[in-house]
Amino acid sequence: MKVEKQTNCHFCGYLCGLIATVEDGRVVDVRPDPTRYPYDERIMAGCRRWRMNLDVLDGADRVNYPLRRVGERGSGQWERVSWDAALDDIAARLEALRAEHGAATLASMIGGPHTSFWPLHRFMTLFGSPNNMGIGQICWNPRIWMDVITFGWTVEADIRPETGCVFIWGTNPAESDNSLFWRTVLKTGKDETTKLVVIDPRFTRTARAADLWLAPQPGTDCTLALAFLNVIIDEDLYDHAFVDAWCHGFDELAAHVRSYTPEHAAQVCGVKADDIRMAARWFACERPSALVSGRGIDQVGASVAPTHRAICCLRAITGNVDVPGACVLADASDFIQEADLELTLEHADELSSRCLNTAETPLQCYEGYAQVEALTERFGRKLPVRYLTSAHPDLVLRAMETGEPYPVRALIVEATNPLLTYADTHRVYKALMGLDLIVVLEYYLTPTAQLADYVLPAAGAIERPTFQAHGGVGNIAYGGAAACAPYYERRTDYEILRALGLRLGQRDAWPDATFEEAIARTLAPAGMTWEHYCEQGMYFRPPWYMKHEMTDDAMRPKGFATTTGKIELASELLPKLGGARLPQPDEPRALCSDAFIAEHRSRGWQHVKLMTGARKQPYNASMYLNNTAFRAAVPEPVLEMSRRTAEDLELVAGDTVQIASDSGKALFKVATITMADGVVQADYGWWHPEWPWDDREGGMWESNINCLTSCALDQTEPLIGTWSYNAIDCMIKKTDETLSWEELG
Ligand SMILES: Nc1nc2c(c(=O)[nH]1)N[C@H]1C(S)=C(S)[C@@H](COP(=O)(O)OP(=O)(O)OC[C@H]3O[C@@H](n4cnc5c(=O)[nH]c(N)nc54)[C@H](O)[C@@H]3O)O[C@H]1N2
Ligand SMILES: Nc1nc2c(c(=O)[nH]1)N[C@H]1C(S)=C(S)[C@@H](COP(=O)(O)OP(=O)(O)OC[C@H]3O[C@@H](n4cnc5c(=O)[nH]c(N)nc54)[C@H](O)[C@@H]3O)O[C@H]1N2
Ligand code: SF4
Ligand SMILES: [Mo]
Repeated sequence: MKVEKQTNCHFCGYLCGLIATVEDGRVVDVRPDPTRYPYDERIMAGCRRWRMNLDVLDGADRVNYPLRRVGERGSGQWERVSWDAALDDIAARLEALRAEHGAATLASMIGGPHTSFWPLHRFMTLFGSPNNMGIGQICWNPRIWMDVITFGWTVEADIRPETGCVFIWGTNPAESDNSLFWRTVLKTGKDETTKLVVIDPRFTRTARAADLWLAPQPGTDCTLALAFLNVIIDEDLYDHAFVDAWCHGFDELAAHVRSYTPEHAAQVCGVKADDIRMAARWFACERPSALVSGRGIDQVGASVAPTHRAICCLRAITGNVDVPGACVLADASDFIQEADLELTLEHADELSSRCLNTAETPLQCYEGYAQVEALTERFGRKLPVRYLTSAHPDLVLRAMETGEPYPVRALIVEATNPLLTYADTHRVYKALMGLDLIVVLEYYLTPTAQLADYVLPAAGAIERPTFQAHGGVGNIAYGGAAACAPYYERRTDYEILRALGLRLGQRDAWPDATFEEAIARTLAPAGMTWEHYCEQGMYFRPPWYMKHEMTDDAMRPKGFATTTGKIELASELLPKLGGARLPQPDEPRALCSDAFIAEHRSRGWQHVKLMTGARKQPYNASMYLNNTAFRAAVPEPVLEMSRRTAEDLELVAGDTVQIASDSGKALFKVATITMADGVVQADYGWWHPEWPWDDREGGMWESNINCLTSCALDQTEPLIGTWSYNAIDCMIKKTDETLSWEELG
């Protein structure tokens, strides 16, 4: 019998609504659901990925049963085992390792927003280990930290018809989002009355929609932002009433930015001074003005914090804070906050003392979290804990390599492929090869899964319920029900981690047998039932604006959840943690040492600036390279550069080049595009899912840009520990080698 079921695509964080046709428990068709968030028929016409749901649901290369390694680690030999056998053995080995080395000997790794990570974080907390790693320092986090320190909470752009100016800064939603937000940006571009400014070294499809494209050299955005502030203050375009009432430290900021003239920034950034003036005037005068930033700002190592701080100041002095059409400070959620789902705060003291970050990254640690929480809690807001206190991979890898300060011997990897996506692949590979226990929760036998002791089959999109709580910092969640029960012996990530938790004495902490029940419990305080949530596809309450002006019981305005109760242009908190009161640009980081550069130059290599990982449809990081239609459409990894840069390097489009840093090397095809000169951009995530593992380890060493990158602490931002995937460097040389991607024809 055929039935129709509402479910959700989960190939990106949008969770678009789908209707699945289900016959005898098997999904035979999916189509967009026009009744649910974030439906817009152009989205699902633009995004090619939802159509893959059936391929992924029953793909030939899916892991369907628990697998146990039988050969040497990394030998690619597996046997099928029962869930009980797998979980009993994993639990016993974790128990033994904990007894020998302490609970912190277990580390975990996560990736992009593929699943709900709070169950893993709850498991880690109750096991007693603080050492979770993941996207923390490089994706989303830096902005959250700086927003909260400046405004008392995070701000989200609020683009509406009345918005007069939009800055899209270091993000390319045309490729990375392809959803509601991108459609909004496109509309803004077409709207004569809204000025769209795109700030990106590459002339992206987003840039094509803009009224003004600024192409700064990578890593110079802080100087650019300070120059915007300089223009706005110098030309008296700031919002005097708002600054007087609600900003702290304006005079200091004004003095600070005086030397950051557009002419100075033009020199540093490679952008015309007049364009800087024009953009600044638009942002200040065409209010309300909205701003969205992305990876181009987040992944630039040392400059990440000051750049975000300067952007916060830009919003503040132009009065573009918590007003419709500019941005909105999220409300605390009515449903249970991620921090409370993790259960981490109750154990923060024990975790803190063992966490492999404290002292090295004074903001990104439990102490830093506590200082910020002390401010936000009076507004009922709590940041998710585990992302913002995540351990630093440099320190965790070192603990794996050397046993210092204590041995890290076990690892749980959930929904990430660190051999392709974490920095310094050679180092990650070596560290993982030396561990006693690796458990990977996956859909596929990725290169990372191939190094595991156990690969546990995760139930994926449409065979599990979904609940995405917007980064854990808003009063909005979306998702819905599964279309079918998991195929084969797959289980939801929640159920896997719970089952492991139950074996390790965590019974009281996991009252809900299924993820569905756990979501229902999460929603209960908001007064929404599971059924209603599935029907709506979301929980949402329209935000209030101007919350700082609302009065409390004593009729005082609420203000902002900062030390001074105002927006801190000059930060009172950051100096306590060793940071600066005012945003100061830092130098980009280098992957190539002087000796490496000199030695390679002597052999005809040249030194260039490097960006990596620009998002491209239809892939997602290292995923979907197993889709033959996608591979036919986008067959090989490219290194992008301007025509002029190619000429300077004596290259033409289609050449094969080798690029290298002290950490390693990779091969790419040259592609010429319109972009800033003197910079190259390398794709990321490339391997050969179709190759047997024993054939060159799935091709993971050939065009893997993370063979060149590094998370070394001395190269990172000092408060958060952000390392660089952009604004770095490499050596480059043409080669006669053939890329294996070409061999496929
Ligand atoms: N198709 C696809 N979509 C994805 C993903 C994917 O892998 N594939 N990944 C998802 C994830 S995990 C994330 S975090 C988001 C990221 O989403 P985005 O932040 O939108 O990432 P990109 O599309 O790479 O856009 C970043 C832009 O920053 C520019 N840039 C690089 N360095 C600098 C710099 O120093 N200054 C400035 N101003 N710009 C710079 C790059 O040229 C690039 O165009 O995308 C998500 N969506
Ligand atoms: N050089 C460079 N490196 C980067 C970046 C860059 O721009 N440049 N970007 C960084 C950023 S922002 C991010 S977020 C990361 C992304 O890094 P990752 O998240 O590691 O990237 P993916 O390749 O998407 O890996 C996701 C893996 O999870 C599996 N998976 C998908 N859904 C589920 C699920 O529901 N459950 C389980 N258990 N498994 C699932 C997939 O099969 C896939 O193998 O990469 C980072 N690394
Ligand atoms: S935008 Fe994301 S969730 Fe929506 S259909 Fe595309 S991949 Fe799926
Ligand atoms: Mo990300």
